[in-house]
Amino acid sequence: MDRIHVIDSHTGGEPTRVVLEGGPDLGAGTLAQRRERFRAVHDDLRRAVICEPRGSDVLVGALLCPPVDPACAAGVIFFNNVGYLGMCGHGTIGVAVTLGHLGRIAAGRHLLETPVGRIAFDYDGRHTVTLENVPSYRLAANVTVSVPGVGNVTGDVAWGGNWFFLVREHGEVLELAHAARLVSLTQQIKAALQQQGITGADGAEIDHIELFCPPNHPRNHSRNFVLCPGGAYDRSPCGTGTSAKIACLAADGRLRPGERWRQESILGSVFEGSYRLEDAQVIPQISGQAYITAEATLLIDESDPLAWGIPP
Ligand code: PYC
Repeated sequence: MDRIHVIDSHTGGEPTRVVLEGGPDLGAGTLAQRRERFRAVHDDLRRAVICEPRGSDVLVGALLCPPVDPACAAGVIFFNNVGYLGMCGHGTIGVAVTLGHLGRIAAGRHLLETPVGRIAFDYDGRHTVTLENVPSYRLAANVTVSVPGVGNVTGDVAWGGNWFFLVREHGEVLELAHAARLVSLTQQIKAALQQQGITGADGAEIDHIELFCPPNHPRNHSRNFVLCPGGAYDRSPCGTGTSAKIACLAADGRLRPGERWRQESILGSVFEGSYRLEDAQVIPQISGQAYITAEATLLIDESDPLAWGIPP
């Protein structure tokens, strides 16, 4: 019987499962190299942790690894029901609160090593984390994709640690009651982008689709719905998606450095964002809250035909 010790949390409604012990031995190397080893040799473990019957399509996993840089509190590789993420904003907030819960970090500033770079974060010692994301940018503005059965959809292609297609004009109601319809529409947009060869930099797949509308709460600036790579929608406002949005606002001259942007999710949970400029690059800061929901040991019984998860 394999045993995997995990801690679960949620950030604005979006769950994170941190793997503390019992994960794969990925050896030495950069986090990007170790992520490739995880993908190539231990992908069954990703499925066992995240997919049903132990997990769900909504869950994001975070494997804690020894960092290369000793200045970092931990290294982390994020993964989901279909593969691996470059960065994950809600997951970083979940990891930080989990490290605090374990007594591994105190309130203050810390660093986390990820496959796409080092992330600095401030932890308040309780639930609130402000992370400084990787440099974010808009690759292309007002890109039109023809979506079969829907028509032309226009959006921006932007990087916030993952690749996003950000759509403002869609005629949809961004409410939880319409979630199934929104998932279907955004999946069609994602498929059309792929078919029409619209990608991120270096041909990277655009695997997150983000729809926007005015906020429900007047204190906020915008409401969003975000389709994640494995077909689930983000319950939180999406840290990397909010970063991509901030990069677009900055490119349009609609948000100045240091100015606040309150992004509301489909649930109404909020991330507060802003940015600073460094060498003309947009460095987003995203603030949110996470809460611990479980400490558990996952058991993998080799004789179980579904020991390694049900693929989505
Ligand atoms: O918060 O960056 C994020 C994220 C990505 C996928 C799910 N959440």
